[in-house]
Amino acid sequence: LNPEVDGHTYKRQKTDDLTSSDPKVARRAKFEAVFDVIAKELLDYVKGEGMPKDAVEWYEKVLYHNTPGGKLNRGMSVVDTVEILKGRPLEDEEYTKAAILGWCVELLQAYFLVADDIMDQSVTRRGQPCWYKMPNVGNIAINDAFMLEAAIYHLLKKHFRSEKYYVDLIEIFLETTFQTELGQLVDLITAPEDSVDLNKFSLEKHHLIVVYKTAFYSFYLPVALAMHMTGIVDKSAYNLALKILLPLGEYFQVQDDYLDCYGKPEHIGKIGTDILDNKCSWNVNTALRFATEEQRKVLDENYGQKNSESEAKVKEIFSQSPISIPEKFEAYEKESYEKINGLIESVDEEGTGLKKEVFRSFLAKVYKRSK
Ligand code: DMA
Ligand code: MG
Ligand code: MG
Ligand code: MG
Repeated sequence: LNPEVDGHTYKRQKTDDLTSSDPKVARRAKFEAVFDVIAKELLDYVKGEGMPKDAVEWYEKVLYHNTPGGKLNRGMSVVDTVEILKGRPLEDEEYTKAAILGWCVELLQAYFLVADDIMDQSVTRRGQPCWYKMPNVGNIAINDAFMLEAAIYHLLKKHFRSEKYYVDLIEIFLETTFQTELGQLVDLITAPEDSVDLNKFSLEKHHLIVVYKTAFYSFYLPVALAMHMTGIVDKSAYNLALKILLPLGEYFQVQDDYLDCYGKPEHIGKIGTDILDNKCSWNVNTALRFATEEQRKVLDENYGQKNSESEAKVKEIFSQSPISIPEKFEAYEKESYEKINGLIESVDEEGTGLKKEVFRSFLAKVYKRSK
């Protein structure tokens, strides 16, 4: 991958990673190699439009700073799912197409994250400054986010226009984007900066937020794309996939909320802002459910206050009995794992053309994650 975008923005995967004896490393390197191809296509297009050199270089930085460098779970799940559904290793051309769809999911994620970090006033992401915090970027990041999104439709047209499922791809990207933006809207208006009112929070509200802001695009979208690619057309198969992947996505976002407070920045690559930002997170909703009157008072006075003393007081309450968020989280994690496994076991493989392994492999990627 491009080693020297801004001298620091992306750690190069060594080319010998492609032949690594660790299959996980080789698999990731193979997927990452496709990013260089699509980045070049996008940059060639921009050059072809006669854009000045500095604009081309800017877009290159935007692409490389924001798209690779994450866990790549979403993108690689498209490839994994196509392979599982086909029941055999992919031929080169099939692999590349599946990987391009995977990178389109990662571009969608990049678009959301650039905007999310501005809206959440975050500081770091994937162990680097958030894009809008980079020198000379600032509000230009807003347009950069739009250009990450635009890349998706450019690539879909270039690579899938002649497929009979082309319109399905466009529709699902557009619909998923709308769902995610609705989730972000509810997330943001449930967390006003100037009026903290913990009575507005509830686990039901949290459920709605996380399904919309995270589960559709992170879990349903990658699998649904692979289903379109492998020729699954039956609506009931997509509904079944939703039935499993939305709970899986909810579990993933609860982990994200938990890690916002309890994860190590070195592991999660970001510094949590949920308490400062007055977010309707799983932690605070769980705390509200178990808090004593005195603990509730401390939460009312300190949650969502933009200073680190208040944040520390809230963290202290989160860890105190009978709230004990880490314990409650451990129980939640076990319960969700069992529930999702139960859903997976009930999949009718014959009737739908789906395979349990699609869901098992996705669950295995996120179960007990620390990053
Ligand atoms: C993530 O919500 C949702 C989207 C659509 C990016 P978040 O703000 O909790 O994410 P993060 O913790 O990564 O900033
Ligand atoms: Mg955020
Ligand atoms: Mg957010
Ligand atoms: Mg978060």
